[in-house]
Amino acid sequence: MHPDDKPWWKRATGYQIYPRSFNDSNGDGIGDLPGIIEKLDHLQALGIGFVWLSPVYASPMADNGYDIADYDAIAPEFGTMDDMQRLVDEAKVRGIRIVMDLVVNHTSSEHAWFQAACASRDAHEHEYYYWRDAAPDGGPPSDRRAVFGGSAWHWVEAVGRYYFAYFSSGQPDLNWQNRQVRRNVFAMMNRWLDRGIGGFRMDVIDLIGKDLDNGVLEQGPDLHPYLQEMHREALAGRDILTVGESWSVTPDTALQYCGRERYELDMVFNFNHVVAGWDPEFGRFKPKPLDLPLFKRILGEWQTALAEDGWNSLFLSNHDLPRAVSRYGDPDRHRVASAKMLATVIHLMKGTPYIYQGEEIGMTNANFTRLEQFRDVETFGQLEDQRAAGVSEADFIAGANRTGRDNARTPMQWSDEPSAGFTRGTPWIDVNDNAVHLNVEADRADPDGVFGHYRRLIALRRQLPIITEGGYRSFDDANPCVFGYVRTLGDQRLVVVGNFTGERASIGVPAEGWGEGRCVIRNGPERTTIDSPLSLAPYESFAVLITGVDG
Ligand code: ISL
Ligand code: CA
Repeated sequence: MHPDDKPWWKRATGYQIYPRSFNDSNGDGIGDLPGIIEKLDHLQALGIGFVWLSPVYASPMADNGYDIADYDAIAPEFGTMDDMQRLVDEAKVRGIRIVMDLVVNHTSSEHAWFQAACASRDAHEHEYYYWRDAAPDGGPPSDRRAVFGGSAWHWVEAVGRYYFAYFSSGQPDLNWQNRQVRRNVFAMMNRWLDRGIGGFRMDVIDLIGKDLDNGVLEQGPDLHPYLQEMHREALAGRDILTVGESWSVTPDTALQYCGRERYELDMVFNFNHVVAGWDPEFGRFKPKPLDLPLFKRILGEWQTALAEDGWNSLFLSNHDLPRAVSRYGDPDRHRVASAKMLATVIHLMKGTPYIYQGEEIGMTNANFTRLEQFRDVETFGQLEDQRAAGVSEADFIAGANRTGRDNARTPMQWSDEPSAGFTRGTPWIDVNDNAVHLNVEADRADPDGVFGHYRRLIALRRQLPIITEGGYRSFDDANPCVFGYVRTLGDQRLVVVGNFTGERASIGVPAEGWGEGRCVIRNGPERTTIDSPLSLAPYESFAVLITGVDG
């Protein structure tokens, strides 16, 4: 251990739990908090330092909890406030902190504030949301579309106005310009932090400073003043982790969120590498094949931008994205090798890595065949839009199977028992057929399993300061098949290489080369020297630590 190692999240690896799909303790088909507690030993064995827990608050579940009806209550299907406290305490015993999801760009339409806001224009809560009069023709005030399809404006007869909801109609946006909104949110955050949680992951936080009348939603003029106010009122002086989700942040604006003199957030989730793989017109539902040089360049730009200040978060998947091995690897012919290669390349960069549940065993996309199998509100919103654009149902299903959000939400595959050991009942969403052979029990029993590889990477991050502190330099950037970079710290070099293809491929190594070293992780043959050109087996990856390098 490094006693002077502050903050703790620089050496820790995170693990995201999507509670609905993690583990069901009572047979109702829905994952829950007692179910998570049952599996804490699995997470401890993996070695993670904290959990990012997707929302468990009271909610009508229009968007699986990203629509919160009461920030101070737990959804009954997930458990009770006592279960939540038990989770925090039981995790702490195992050295794991619980980071809660904070969804404050919007509430649920069933939140008491919104109910009051809809009842009368005179209610002070009316001002907590964005209301506009109808256009002269009675239609919505603008043609702004919602993320989940349809207009972003919704009529409420009782007050004779439209409200703004950027996601679904059940997720009205909070008006952060209202001081009482901010006070209420900060007070709520303090209550949660006082219960001993490890911090917050902040949902679509780049939207809270919006200037609706000028059509500015992301990174609006008030965003950073509000984050600084939040820091003063709720975060300052606490030993916690804060990570903001931002679909608009780029390397140019990153330090505005997480620069050390800013007093805002510790780090952000950026999606530059994700969006680069989408169709410019049809977005996520029409992904492009991976452009490795572009992918490398984007990740490298982030490494460089936050080399001296700020901090990166490192991830390939979450509950909104396809499974990493399906998107970037080969889930059929090279599932295990490609899952390990992707982990190696991501986890040995500078930043805090996040593992999405199931990634640690290389879980794959869903492969649904019928529309009735899908559950996601975004998928059904897209379906309407795409039907209108003439896309066939078969094409739509193919697209949703590649990039839809349900891919990440099929139940966690624990064993080869019925429903993958996730539930004794009927799961709320179908289990992937491959659970009979792809499950935690089987993978952990295999000395060459994916889990063991992740466990080694997580341990290495705690052991080697070069991973947390070292510089970053990529090589052979134009190589379309292989990712290679070197981390540097004092007289040490950590050379990391990964083949992103199912064929043999080679990479050019800088002329000065490196001497002999020690292989610290690999999914192929033992390697101690890095000769040029370096030839790799399909999806081979490894890292070699070299010491005593001068210059
Ligand atoms: O991928 C997306 C853009 O096409 C969206 O689905 C994206 O997930 C969304 O813009 C931001 O996500 C976050 O906020 C949403 C919630 O549905 C997501 O699960 C959450 O991660 C609204 O709260
Ligand atoms: Ca349950």
